[in-house]
Amino acid sequence: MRPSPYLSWVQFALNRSRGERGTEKDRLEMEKTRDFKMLDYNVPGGKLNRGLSVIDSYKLLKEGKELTDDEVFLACALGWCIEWLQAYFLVLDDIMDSSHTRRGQPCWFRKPKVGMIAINDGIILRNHIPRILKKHFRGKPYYVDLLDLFNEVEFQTACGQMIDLITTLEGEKDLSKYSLPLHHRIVQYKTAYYSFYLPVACALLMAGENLDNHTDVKNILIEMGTYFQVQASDDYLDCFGHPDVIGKIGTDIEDFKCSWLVVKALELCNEEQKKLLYENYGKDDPTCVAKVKELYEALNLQGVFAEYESKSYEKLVKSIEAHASKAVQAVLKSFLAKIYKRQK
Ligand code: GPP
Ligand code: MG
Ligand code: MG
Ligand code: MG
Repeated sequence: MRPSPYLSWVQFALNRSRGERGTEKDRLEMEKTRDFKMLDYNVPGGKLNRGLSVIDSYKLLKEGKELTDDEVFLACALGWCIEWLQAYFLVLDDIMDSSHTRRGQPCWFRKPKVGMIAINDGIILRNHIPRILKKHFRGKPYYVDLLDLFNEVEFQTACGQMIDLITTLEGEKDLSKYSLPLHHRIVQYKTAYYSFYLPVACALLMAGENLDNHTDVKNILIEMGTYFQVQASDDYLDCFGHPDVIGKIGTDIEDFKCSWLVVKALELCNEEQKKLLYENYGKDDPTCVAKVKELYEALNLQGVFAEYESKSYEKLVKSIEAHASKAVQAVLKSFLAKIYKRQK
């Protein structure tokens, strides 16, 4: 993650495979293996927001008390588990979306000698998580809750992915099926649980909290996650973000995705523009994609988005400030600060 005091990627990977931090020789041996190369390609290259949020949230829940080395280590381990989970989702999502690049490099399945072996790599990435949890948390009173949390969140995300994928099939038949409530549901399940709720839930468990007492925190984080996905309108950056900055080439228009932009466009367009959208959306042809983007510009979706962004922000701040605990408020505000007006 970050340099000291956080646990570095290589230190952590070595610890995972050897049990101890290992010697320099162990490290060099490990770096030659295919397993390590696959992990090294897919796990550490993101912004690490999710992983770092576990540590930041835990610190805030401890209200300024100095963390012990052991606490820092455990929070890092949970942070890395979330990054592992994210890597597993992305390796498989990129196959399903026929994407080209991710984090500024070719998608893993596009690498020579990888191809569909990437599916098995995704499964291996996923299987590392309970192993890491077992290794470092087996004796903790919250071990079962952690396992349950990761399982539930994975299930919710896979459901989100399913709705995302089958909605696309419906949309191909009739674009007018796309609506804001449907978009909201897809985004809530495919992104918000694992990206927003999971890091904070991990920190709450480590701090000895019962998650059943924190459904309000969950609701705020899910709302935040939904806003975040709209912004990239992950959907928004997919279309208007620069590939050099976001590290991926957007494919939502080509893939016929139920993205916030197309839903808003359908809401705002006149009959002629609607016809243009029906004719050009979902085609893997740069001319058609350009026409859709021109329409988005003509409808001033960038402006509509800016307004949505500031409204969502105000609403989220209000819900956060209504929370009884100042420590929890601090956790939620620090999360919001990380994502507001993001460029990538
Ligand atoms: C990404 O959505 C979706 C996920 C990370 C969930 C994947 C779940 C699985 C069970 C595989 P996206 O396609 O909009 O993201 P991006 O634009 O980054 O490709
Ligand atoms: Mg994708
Ligand atoms: Mg996808
Ligand atoms: Mg996307």
